[in-house]
Amino acid sequence: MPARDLREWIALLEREGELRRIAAEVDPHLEITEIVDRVVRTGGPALLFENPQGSERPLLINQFGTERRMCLAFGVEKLDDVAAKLADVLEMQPPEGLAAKVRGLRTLKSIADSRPSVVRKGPSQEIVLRGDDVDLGLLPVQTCWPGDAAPFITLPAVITHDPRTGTRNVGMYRLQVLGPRSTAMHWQIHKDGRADYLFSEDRLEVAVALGLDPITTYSASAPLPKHIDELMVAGFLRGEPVELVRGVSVVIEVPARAEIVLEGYIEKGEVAQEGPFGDHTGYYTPAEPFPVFHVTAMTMRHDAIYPSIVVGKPPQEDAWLGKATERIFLPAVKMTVPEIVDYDLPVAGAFHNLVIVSIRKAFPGHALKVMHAIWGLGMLSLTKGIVVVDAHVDVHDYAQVMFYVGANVDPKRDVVISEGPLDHLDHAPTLQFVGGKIGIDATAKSPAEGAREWPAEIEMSPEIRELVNRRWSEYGI
Ligand SMILES: Cc1cc2nc3c(=O)[nH]c(=O)nc-3n(C[C@H](O)[C@H](O)[C@H](O)COP(=O)(O)O)c2cc1C
Ligand SMILES: [Mn+2]
Repeated sequence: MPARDLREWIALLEREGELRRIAAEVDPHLEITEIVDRVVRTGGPALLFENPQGSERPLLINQFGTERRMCLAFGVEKLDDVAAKLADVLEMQPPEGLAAKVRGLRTLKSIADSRPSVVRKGPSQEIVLRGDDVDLGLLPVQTCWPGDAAPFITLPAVITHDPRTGTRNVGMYRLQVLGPRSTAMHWQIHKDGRADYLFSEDRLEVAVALGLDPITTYSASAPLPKHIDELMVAGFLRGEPVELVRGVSVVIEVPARAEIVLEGYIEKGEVAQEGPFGDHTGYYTPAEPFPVFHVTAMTMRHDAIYPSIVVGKPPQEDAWLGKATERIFLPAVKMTVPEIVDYDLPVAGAFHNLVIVSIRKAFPGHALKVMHAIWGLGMLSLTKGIVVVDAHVDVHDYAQVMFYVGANVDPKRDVVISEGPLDHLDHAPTLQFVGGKIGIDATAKSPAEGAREWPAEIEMSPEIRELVNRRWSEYGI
C-alpha cells in the first residue's frame, strides 16, 4: 500500500530510521538551510523541525534526499523498477493468447483506475480561512539563501486547468511570498502552467497543494506532455487514485489529504518582480517579472505540517527528484529514439546542462541523429551539452565516459556546435532562453565518417580471466 498522505509517509520514514525530529527552536530564515545542506551532503535523514521560529506549524525537509528514500517513496528496490511499470504500458502490443490478453486487460484496468477520485470531505479542509483571515505568515516559509528577496514556498503542487480544454496540470513552481495573501508564481516560459495562463482570457484560477504523499509530490515535478494530467500518472504510479475534494473558493478539485491548500487566482497581465532566488543552478537568478497569485482561501489540517526543500549548488535534495525523472522517463525516451541504450543526467550538471547517452550505433552519423533527437524531445530539448558513447559504455560511470571522450574524439570532426532553446535559468548564454549547444560524438568512428581504420580496444581473453579466477588463492596476493 503506498502512503496515502504526508503523515503515512512520515510514519514510514520513521519506522525505517529515515527521519529525525528536531525539537530545538530553529529559524526558517537561513538557519534551516545550513542544517539541511550539511545533512543532505552526508546522505542524512529527513528532518522534521517541530518548532520553527515564528510558526506553530512543523516543517518537513529532506524527505527525498537519498536514493533509498526515493525508492521507499515509490515502494521499489531501485528506481528502474518504476520505469518498468511505465514501460509495460508504453510497449503494450496487441496481445496474443489468453495469458497475454489477461495481462493486457490488467494493465488497461490499472490505467483506467488511475484517474483521481472525488470525495465529499477531506482533512485538507479541516480549517478554512477565507478573505482577510488568510495569512501566509502562519506557515514557516523558508528564506533559503542570504541573497533571496523574501521567503519562498519551495515544494508546492500548483494546479491549473487549460481554459480551452479543461485539462488539469500540476507543476512544481516556487512561490515568493509577497504579502499575507499573495505570492509570485514562478512558472518558467517552457512550462504547462504558464501555457494555461497564456490561454486564459482574464483570470486563471489556481490551487496550490502543500504536503502530499511523496509520489504525488514527485509527479508535480515530472516533465509530462501538456495534455497528460500529473495526478493521473501519480495514481498510476501509486496503484491507487489520488483523492480530491472540491475547492472552497475555486472551481478546482484539490487533494483531499493535503496538509495545506492555497486557493486563488491570477489576473492576466498583473506581474511583480520575482527573485533574486538562490536556485538549483548554484547561482542567484536575478529578479524578473512573474504573475501574482492572490490567495482567496487557505485550508489546512488542524495540525498541518509544512513541506519544504532547499535548492542550491548541487548536490541538494532535488537531485533525487531529478534522478527519479531520469529513470522513470527512460522508457518514454526509448519509445521515440529506440537506439538509445541508456542515459545519465549528471547531478552536477543541474540536469539541463549535460546528458550522456549510449546508443546502438548502426550507421554513419548515427550519434548526430541522436543528439538532434534529444534537442527536439520535450524538456530534454533544453539540454546544453550532449555526449554520445557506444552501447557498451556505462553512462553512469563518469570516468569511463571521460576515457571515451578523450580517446575517441577528434574535436575537429566529432564536435557539433548547434543552437536552440535553453533553460530559463541558464545565465551563461548571451541571450536569455536561446543559445549554443554542444554535442560530442565519442562513439567509435568508421571510414564512412572520415576516420582511419579504428583500432581494437584492449581486453583480456575470457579463458585467461577464468584461469586467474580459478587460481587466485594460489597466488597468495
Ligand atoms: C524543487 C523543485 C523546484 C522547482 N521550481 C520550479 C520553478 O520555480 N519554476 C519552474 O518553472 N519549474 C520549477 N521546477 C521544475 C518543474 O517542476 C518541472 O519542470 C515540471 O515538469 C513542471 O510541470 P509542467 O511540466 O506541468 O509545467 C522545480 C522542480 C523542483 C524539483
Ligand atoms: Mn504538465
